[in-house]
Amino acid sequence: MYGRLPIAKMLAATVALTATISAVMLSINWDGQEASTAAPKIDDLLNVMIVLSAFVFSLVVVMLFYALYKFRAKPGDESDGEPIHGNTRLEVAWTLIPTIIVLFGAGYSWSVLSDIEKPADDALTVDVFSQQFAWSFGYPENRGAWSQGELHVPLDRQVDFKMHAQDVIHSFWVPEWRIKKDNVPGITTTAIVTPDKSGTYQLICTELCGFGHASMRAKVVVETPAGFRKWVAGLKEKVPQSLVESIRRDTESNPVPLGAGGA
Ligand SMILES: [Cu+2]
Repeated sequence: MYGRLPIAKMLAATVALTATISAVMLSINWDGQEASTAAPKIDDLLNVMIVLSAFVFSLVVVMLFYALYKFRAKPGDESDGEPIHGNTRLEVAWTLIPTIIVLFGAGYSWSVLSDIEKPADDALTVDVFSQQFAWSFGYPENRGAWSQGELHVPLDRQVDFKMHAQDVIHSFWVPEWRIKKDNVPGITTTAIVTPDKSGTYQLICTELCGFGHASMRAKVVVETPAGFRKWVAGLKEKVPQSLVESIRRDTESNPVPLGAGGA
């Protein structure tokens, strides 16, 4: 036997390393300012996950370095290692602890997701059309008006973005909103956002979609409801027929609204 493990010391080292890593990681402002009602909730979730990940990483690193140091071969020692066959207590611990952490993460994420995707009665629907390498936007509640390369939405109102990819998979991401959603050819995907800070942001494609991917961006303007109405009323073009048809061709809507009986 190698004697008892210095559990208290290893735990102290794990806690110290977890605290150090967490302090560095949590001091970084990963996605800029928070500009939607979902943003603070997603940031809290991310921070909790960072601390939990730092804990798991620290635990593994501390045990690894302890084992490397304590059980290293002494100079001249050519003998085989001890034939060890498992350790029930250790195996129960390393199964139980990760299971608890993963279940907690799943439950917490589930509750945040159902909270930020709660449908509002006065939600505005905006169609998002993505193609190599440009974004355009349709406003079905406003005469089917069409805007290329520039998205405007009103402040403090839920927006249901319906995504329609025209060629390959693209991904809709406005960092300040914290929401990211894939646009998948053949199906309609939905992103629900309530912007709560007016300003100008950038919509970024985050799915490698070809040579022009890095430049596939659009301007996002969050403005007062009156400003939005004025802007959308001034749009001259209507959504082209080919794009309207692409919506009809989508075979599936994802996610299916709760209660709609979809599978
Ligand atoms: Cu892309």
